Amino acid sequence: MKNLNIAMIGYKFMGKAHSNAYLNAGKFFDLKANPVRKLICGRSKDVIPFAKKWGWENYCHNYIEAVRRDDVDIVDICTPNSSHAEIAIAAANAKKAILCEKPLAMNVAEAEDMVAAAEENNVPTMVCFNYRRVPAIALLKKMIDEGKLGRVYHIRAQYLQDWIMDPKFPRVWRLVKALAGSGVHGDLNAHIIDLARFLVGEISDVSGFSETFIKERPLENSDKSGIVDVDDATLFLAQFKNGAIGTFEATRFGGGNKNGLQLEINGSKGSFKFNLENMNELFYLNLEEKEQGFKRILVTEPEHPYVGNFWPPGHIIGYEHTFVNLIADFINGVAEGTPLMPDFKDALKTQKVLDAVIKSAEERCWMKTY
Ligand code: SOE
Repeated sequence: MKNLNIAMIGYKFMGKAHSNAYLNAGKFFDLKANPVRKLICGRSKDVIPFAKKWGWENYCHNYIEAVRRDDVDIVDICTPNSSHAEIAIAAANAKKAILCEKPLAMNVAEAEDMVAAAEENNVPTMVCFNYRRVPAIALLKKMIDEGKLGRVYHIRAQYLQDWIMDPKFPRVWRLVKALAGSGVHGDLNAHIIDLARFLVGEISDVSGFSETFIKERPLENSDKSGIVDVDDATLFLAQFKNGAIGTFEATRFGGGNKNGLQLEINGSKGSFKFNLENMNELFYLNLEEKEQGFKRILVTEPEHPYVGNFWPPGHIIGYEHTFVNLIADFINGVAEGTPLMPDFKDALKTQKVLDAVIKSAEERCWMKTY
């Protein structure tokens, strides 16, 4: 079996999730190539113990070295959003396959440059919208494709967290526009927009607004404070090209919700409900059945997507398995030259919705997304 040598740029939270996925994908999935943890890149010396702990063969401090090495086949971008474009374009020009963490870019202009570089160099790309590979979401997609929803009327999507409600929580990179592009909008609305596009269809028009509840925070490793120039909450309404309508809410002030990605979809034949905090369950209402009420599907059967690769029925899986599932699909797609979704071109459509909501909020009017 051939090797696919990976250079990963970034080694914090997503670096850990991706390293774990490279380590385990081959143990649970029939991979068509062997993912090799070749080179981990990080600006600080802390990358050295990370490389040792997670079994990366080498480390470096400059991504240009990583993307240019002949013994690197794949570049995996796990850095803050502000460096996604420069790294991806350098990797595409070096003819590397690319996996990039979400959101694709800081804005549509950067995302379009990334798509152009990938197409000019004909390199495979994928964006790590990992929740498409939650077994319950993959089953939901399958049931929608089988017509279980009928005509779609509504999607109600929320992504609620509460990790920055303490005013003393410092201004980390996700709260700095120059590094993140936006706050909770690009971080969490990105996920529910991607899922809405995946499950319901393309969004044509949006109307949104944002709020920053705490406008100044302590700076990290300093006794000074700084202005917060990103959103703490962004909500928007959406019209879909297929006539469905949607409400979207992303907040980091949803006290009590830790990672509460919640979906409800209503159609002419049925409804579905999902909550990431109970990620092994999917609730389904079949309007064509006499007995009313949502049925709880525990998504752990061997015939359900992905989950049969792990444990017997009822032995639930977790957040980290969504990355194992995604990396297995990514490695096999690169090895066999088969389509990878969502690729940069698909993720550009999500970026267009993100930017349209920001413009709508700024101008306090409805905006087209394309
Ligand atoms: C923080 O909001 C975060 O880590 C996001 O950046 C991830 O994309 C999400 O999956 C979990 O929460």
